[in-house]
Amino acid sequence: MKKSLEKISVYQIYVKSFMDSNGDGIGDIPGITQKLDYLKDLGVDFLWLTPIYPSPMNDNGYDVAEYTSINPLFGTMQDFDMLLSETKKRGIELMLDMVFNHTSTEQEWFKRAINGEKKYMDYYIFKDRVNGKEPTNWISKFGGNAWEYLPHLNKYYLHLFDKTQADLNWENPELREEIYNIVNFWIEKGVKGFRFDVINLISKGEYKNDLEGDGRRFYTDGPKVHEYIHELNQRTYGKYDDIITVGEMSSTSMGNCILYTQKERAELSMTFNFHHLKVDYEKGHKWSLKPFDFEELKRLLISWQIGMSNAGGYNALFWSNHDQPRVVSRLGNDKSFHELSAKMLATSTYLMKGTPYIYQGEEIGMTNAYFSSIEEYRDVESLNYYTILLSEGKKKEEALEILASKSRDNARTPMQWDASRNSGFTKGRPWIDTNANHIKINAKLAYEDKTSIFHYFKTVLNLKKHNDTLAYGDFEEGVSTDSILSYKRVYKESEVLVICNYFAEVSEYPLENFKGYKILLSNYERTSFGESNSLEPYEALVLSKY
Ligand SMILES: [Ca+2]
Repeated sequence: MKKSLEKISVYQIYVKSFMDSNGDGIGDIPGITQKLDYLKDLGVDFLWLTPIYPSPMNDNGYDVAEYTSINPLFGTMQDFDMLLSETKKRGIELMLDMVFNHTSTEQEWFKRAINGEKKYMDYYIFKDRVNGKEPTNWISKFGGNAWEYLPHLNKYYLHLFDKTQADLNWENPELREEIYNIVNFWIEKGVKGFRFDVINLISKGEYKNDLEGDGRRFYTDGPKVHEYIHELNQRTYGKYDDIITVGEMSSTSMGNCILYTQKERAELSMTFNFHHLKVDYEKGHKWSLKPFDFEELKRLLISWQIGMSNAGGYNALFWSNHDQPRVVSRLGNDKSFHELSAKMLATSTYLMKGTPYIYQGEEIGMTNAYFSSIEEYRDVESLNYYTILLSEGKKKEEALEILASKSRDNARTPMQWDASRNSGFTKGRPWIDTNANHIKINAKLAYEDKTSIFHYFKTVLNLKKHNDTLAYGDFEEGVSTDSILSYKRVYKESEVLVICNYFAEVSEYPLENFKGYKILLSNYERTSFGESNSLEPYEALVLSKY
């Protein structure tokens, strides 16, 4: 049955850290099946699984070696079929992660390509040496030149990511056909959602030296990207009206996101962009410590809401994923206002226009890991930057402090199910340490406490599902201040007002202007705001008027 995009929510599962069913310390597919009642109770409609396919795991499964099989680390195809049928029994659907900008160099096509088979060489981007050097000066997203030389072929292949991730040649119709077959394979199984990894990088444009940057301007939102995504849509999911799609967009623009998501263009349902998650980067540099820029955050959230919606585009709403630190530690306050700030952040973004994406553990307010030694880290990027920070002259303690705030491992510690050893995630030894605060922050406690963050998330998702103003209403900017973000949703005769204090101080706000409104939701469990003209620390207030 078709569900309206504006009323659903998606829950992201980082499979490796969600639930381990067999005690090997690694989360797996049967583990997810065990936890479906919890997810059903939370009220989410789709489960997005990070890649579950066979992979050398050089980039956490985003280096796919086989597109239509299951990684034995995570289970079998029978396990997957069981998960699929158990989700459907509960009215939940699966969203799979599709990685089509590149394949692992372990992929059969690539192996045949480097054997010199012409057909498969054309699936990838092989180029000759230019003036004795790499074909272009483009820099890989993981550092170093983006071309790898193969002496036996006397050619380079392009890898915008790791050198074990070779970029695919979307110019080749035969390659595109292979991709459609893969997507259709999963559709035939009953998968109803797809998340496309860095899909705005598939059209490379011209292979020229970039004299101003790292090359991204040639391949980001490239010349044929809309044509390719439209064709993908028409040949696969576009034939069905109950499949939803989201594109992960790297360094994209609003103009392109509008084109990706306008219904009549038949490309994607919605897009992820990351501009609002760079507001705590010092001059665009991630590995530094800087308090978040609230004015910039507000400006970005509001301009994307208004800009996308005025042009008929559609946003995915999110704070977190497996590549981002925990939002309650990052934009909230995980020390003195843990529950209040986690609830405020959920209110603030998920009641905007768009589809909420909740990252595992966010619904119980999981925090950053606060690892105190480098041995606890697993993420390659974090380990690399630790070395770089030391080589730049930072002391060990300083480098560890930066990692504790920025590392992707902050989001990858095991899901905190209960207060037992290893947080109920595994009976064995987890692949990465459990956060010590699982004794206080865990799903079991959150479930039992009716005032918990978990139950508040349920209310937020439920409001979105049943309140047409919050689902379909137009977005209008409210009266914001230097500590408060406010917006309105307006639908027919009704109006909902969302007011959120992003800071730990009481903040003045002219609540008297809203005397006729009733309280729809309050993280302070307010039942009236009387004569008060201020908001408490991290207060979120949702008011409605008919
Ligand atoms: Ca396992």
